[in-house]
Amino acid sequence: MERYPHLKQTDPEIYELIRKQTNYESSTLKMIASESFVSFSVLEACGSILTNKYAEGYPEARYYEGNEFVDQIENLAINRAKQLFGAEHANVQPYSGSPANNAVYRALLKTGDKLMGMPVPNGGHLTHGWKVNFSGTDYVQIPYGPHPETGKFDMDQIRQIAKKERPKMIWVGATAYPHKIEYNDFAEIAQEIDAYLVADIAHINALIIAGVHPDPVPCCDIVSSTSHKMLRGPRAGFLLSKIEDRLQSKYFSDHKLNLAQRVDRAVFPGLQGGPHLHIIAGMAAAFQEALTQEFKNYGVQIVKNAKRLADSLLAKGYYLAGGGTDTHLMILDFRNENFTGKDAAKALAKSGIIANFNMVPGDPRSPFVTSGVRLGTQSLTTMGMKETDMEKVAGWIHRVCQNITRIDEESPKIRQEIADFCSQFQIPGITKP
Ligand code: DSN
Repeated sequence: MERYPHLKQTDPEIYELIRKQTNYESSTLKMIASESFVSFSVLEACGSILTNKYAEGYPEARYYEGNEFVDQIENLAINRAKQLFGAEHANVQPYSGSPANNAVYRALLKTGDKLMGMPVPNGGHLTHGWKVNFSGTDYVQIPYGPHPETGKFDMDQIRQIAKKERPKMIWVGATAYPHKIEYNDFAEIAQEIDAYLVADIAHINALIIAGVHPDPVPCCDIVSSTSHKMLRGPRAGFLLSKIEDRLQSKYFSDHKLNLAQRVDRAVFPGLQGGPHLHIIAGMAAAFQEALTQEFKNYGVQIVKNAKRLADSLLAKGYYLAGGGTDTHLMILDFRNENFTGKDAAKALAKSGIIANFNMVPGDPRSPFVTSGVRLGTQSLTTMGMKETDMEKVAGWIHRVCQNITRIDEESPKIRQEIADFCSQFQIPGITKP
């Protein structure tokens, strides 16, 4: 059956560009660590008539009429999120990860309060207090990061910073940290200084669901996530929280609302208007897929693939920030090369390997060029690739880096080999029924 027949007829320009992007994504290696492929079911829910509806408020407490069925949809999304993560409370309305994180600030802090978070060059997210983001201009970031030598968190050093600065909140989570995060260690520190602990698990939620990474839900006050990335849902965010606020008497003694209510209030009406119901339906569909054993197997395989890719690259003489990976991602470290991370990312893309340039810890180059390239295995795992396929991928990455000065000559050959290779796999939402 032809895809998008109506669009093809009414808007051939957009139709053609979507078709080209689809072909591009199915004939290249999608290695951006924050992307994935969603199923046809998720696409159908997101493309449904729910996009037409306004439903400001929450289920059974809306400011608009006509919400009998959308209330049931949002409740399904909420309940599946709670079941998936074992959470006391879930809010599925944030439009994406940054609005979700913005709501965390509104629920927990006052303007000018101190928070501990990782700066972007250390592997943190913009919304963890980075200076050019609202979280860095309206609040005060106390920075921390992986130890420059080991590339791993040094909990003694982090405790020392926390005790000296006494932030009101600690963010734990990253966009470019290749190791497991021990949330309990952070929780001990947060308790010692009466700080809220908030985990941002957008990058690694499937690894937590699969049980290959520690679970932040029992020991964190709030857990923030996106539903895209490795969770393979729509472009959106969600928040999990405790119901009661363990620090209420210290920071919110005159407040009538508990933590869950403050989170909900922060999202709506604090920051957002009408929820995107088509996206919430897509999120519910993705959560249902994530509740299966197949999804857990996928989470396990992501890490196996990443480890094999990392080992293959190390064996070829490459450096990886932090020495390797126990997540879905790794960062090739080109500090010793006479090309930049950006040069490498462009050469890789030309050859059919799509990644992004990324700072490495202690990067001497500017964020506009960097010395690193971040690679993730979740999309390749979604296509069905296994460890031996990762060895082939490492081989292509090596060929690109070796031929970087004559990439225009070499890339068409590699691009074709990769397209032939990709055609052997089924891709959810594209070719897989
Ligand atoms: N932009 C995302 C990433 O690539 O990691 C974070 O939100």
